[in-house]
Amino acid sequence: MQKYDETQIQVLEGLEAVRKRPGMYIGSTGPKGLHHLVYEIVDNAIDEALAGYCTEIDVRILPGEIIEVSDNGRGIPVGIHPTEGISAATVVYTVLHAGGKFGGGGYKHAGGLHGVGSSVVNALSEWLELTVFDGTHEWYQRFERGNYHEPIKTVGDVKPGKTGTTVRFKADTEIFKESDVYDYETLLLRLREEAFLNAGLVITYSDERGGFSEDEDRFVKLHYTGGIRQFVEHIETVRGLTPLAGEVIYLAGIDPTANESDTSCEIALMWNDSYNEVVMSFANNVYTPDGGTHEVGFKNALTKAVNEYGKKFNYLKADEKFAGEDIREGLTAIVSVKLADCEFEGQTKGRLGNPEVKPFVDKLVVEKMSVFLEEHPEEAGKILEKCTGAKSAREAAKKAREAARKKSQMESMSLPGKLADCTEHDPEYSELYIVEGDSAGGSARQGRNRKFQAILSLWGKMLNVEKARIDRVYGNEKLMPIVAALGTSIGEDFDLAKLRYGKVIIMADADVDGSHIRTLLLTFFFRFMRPLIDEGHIWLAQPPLFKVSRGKKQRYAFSDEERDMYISELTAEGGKCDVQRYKGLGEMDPDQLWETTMDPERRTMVKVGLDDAIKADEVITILMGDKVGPRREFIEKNAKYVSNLDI
Ligand code: 1YM
Repeated sequence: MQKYDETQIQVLEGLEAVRKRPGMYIGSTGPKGLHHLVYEIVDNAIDEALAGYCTEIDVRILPGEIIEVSDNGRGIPVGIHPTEGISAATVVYTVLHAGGKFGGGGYKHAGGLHGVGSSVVNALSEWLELTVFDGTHEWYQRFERGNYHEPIKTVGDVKPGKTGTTVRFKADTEIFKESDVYDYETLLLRLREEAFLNAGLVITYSDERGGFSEDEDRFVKLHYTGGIRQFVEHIETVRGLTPLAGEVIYLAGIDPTANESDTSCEIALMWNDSYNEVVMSFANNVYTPDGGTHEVGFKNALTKAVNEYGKKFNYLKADEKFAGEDIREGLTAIVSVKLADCEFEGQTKGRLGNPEVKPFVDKLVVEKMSVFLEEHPEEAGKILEKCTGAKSAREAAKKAREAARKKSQMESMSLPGKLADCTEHDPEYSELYIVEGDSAGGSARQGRNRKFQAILSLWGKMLNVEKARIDRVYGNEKLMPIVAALGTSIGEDFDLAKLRYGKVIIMADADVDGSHIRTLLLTFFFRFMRPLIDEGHIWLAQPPLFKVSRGKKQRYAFSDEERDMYISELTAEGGKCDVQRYKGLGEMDPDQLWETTMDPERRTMVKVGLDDAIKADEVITILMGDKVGPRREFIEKNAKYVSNLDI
C-alpha cells in the first residue's frame, strides 16, 4: 500500500458549497444526514484501523447532542502543508475533498455518499474541536461552521508515544432543522456492523445524555475476534433461528492476479431452518444494499458448487438442477470484499461495479465451497436435503400459481363473497377495512361510508406464513380473499398498479387475539406483498378501549391514562361518571364504530412503515416468535401515529 504525507493532499473546493447544498454531500438534512456526520468521522478512524495503525475507537453521545469520536491511530498529520502553508490537519478539515480518499493512492472508499469527509462534517457543524496526539504533543484547533480564528497549536505534552485523533462536534441546527437528536440504536447498529467487519477492532460506545431508564445500559464494548463469522451468528440469534448444521462456514482468500494482493474476500455463511434468505454484502466495509459484482459472484458460485455436489452424490438426477433460490432458502451470509479502488454504481451508489471482482469471488467460492462440502459429508447432506425441499416447494408453487392464474382468467378475477365493496373505484380515494370476525364485520359494514370504504370480513383458519412457503398461500381460505380483494396478486406476480384500494386498514380487537391476527396479516403483507408496506399502504385502525360518559357527554379513551384523564374531567364537572370497557369491536354499535374508528375526520390510525428491510425482516421473525414483549415493542417503534387524517 502506498503511503502518503502532506504533499499528496489535493485541494479542490471551498466549504460554502457544502453549506449551500448539504444534501449533495450527506444525502439529506433529516435524521439520516445527521447520523451520517458521525459515520463520516468514524470512517476516518476505521480507515486508520484498516491501515493497521489503530486498535481502539471510542464513540460518545454527550449531553447537548455533542458527538465525540477518538481513535488511537497515528493522529492526523499536523505538519505544514507545502502548498497551503497551513497544517495538514487544518487542510483536511477546511478544504473539500482534501485527504487521501480522493487523491489517489491510500485506502479509499470513494464514491457517492461514502467518504465525503471530515471537511463536510466541519462545514455542517455549529462548532467542531479537533485534538491530535502526535506522540509528543497534544494539538488543538476549534472551528465554527468550518471557519477558524486561530491555527492549530500545541496545548500540552503527552505521555511519550501517545498518538491518536479526537473529534468533537455539534451539528448545526441551522442545517439540521428537523432534529439534532441522535438515536442510540441507529448508531449502535452501524458501529456493531463496523466491529464485525473489522475483526479484533475494539469499539466502545456510550450514550451519556441521560434521561433514559436506569436499567437501560447505554455503554457497550463491541469487540468481535471472530469477525463476520460472529456477524452471521448474531443475525441468527437476533432472529431466533436454529442452525441447520454445524458451525458457520468461512471462506476467504486474496486475488493472486491483483496488484500488491490488494483484493481480498471473506465470506461467512450458514443455513438455518427458516425459509428466508439474508445475504448482506460489503465493499471496503461499506454496505452495498443493492449487491453488485461481489454478491453476484458469490451467488453464482454457490449455485454451481452445490449443484455439482448434488449431481456427484446423487441428490439430483442427470437432467435436474437446483435454482439459486432453492440453495439460498434459509441461508444467512455475509460477503465482504476489500479492494484498492471501489466503484459504486446506481442511483444511491448502493451497488459494487468493479467487474474484476466477480470472477475472483466466483472462483474462490466454487473452490472452497466444494472442498467444504466434500470434507463435511454430514453437514453437506443436511444442506442438500434443505435444497431438495426448497426445490419441490418451488415446483409445487409454480403449479399452484399456474392453476391460480388459469382460474382467475376463467373467473375474471371474481371478488370474494365476504367483501362489501365501495362505490368509488379510484384507489386514491378508496380504502379497504380488513376485519376479523362476523360480528365486527357486520358493525363495520353498517357503520362505514359505503362511497369509499369497503369491508372484508375474514374467517377460517389463518396460515402462519412465517412457517409456510408460497405454495401454501395459494388456496388458503383466509388469505386468498384478501389477495382477490386487493387485486395485486402476490410474490413475483405482485403488481402495485393493480391495487384496488389506496389504504388497506387492518381493524382488529385491542386484545391478544387481535394482536395475533394483526401480526399474522403484517407478516403476510411483508413476505408476499412487500411493496404495500414499503409504499405506505398498510394501516392499523385504532379502536378505543374505553367509553367514559356522564349524561349526554361521552369521551372515548385509547389508553388507561386517557381514561383516567376523562374520568377526572367529567367527575370535576359534577358527579359520578360511567366507564365502559370495550372488549372487542363487536361490542360497539355501527355508529360508535364509525365515530371512533372509521370516520376520517375523527379516527386515529397507525401507518405501518418499514424503512430498513433487514431490520424489518428480523423483527417479523421476532413478531412470529413466542415472546410478547418484543412484539409490542415493534408495534410501538414502527408505528407512526397520525390523527385526524385528511383524505
Ligand atoms: C476521530 C477521527 O480522523 N483519524 C485519523 C485520520 C488520519 C490519519 C490517522 C492519518 C492517515 C495517514 C497518515 C494516511 C488522516 N490523515 C489524513 C491526511 N479519526 C481520524 N487517523 N497519517 C495519519 O492515510 O497516510 C486524512 S485522514 F490527509 F492528513 F493524511
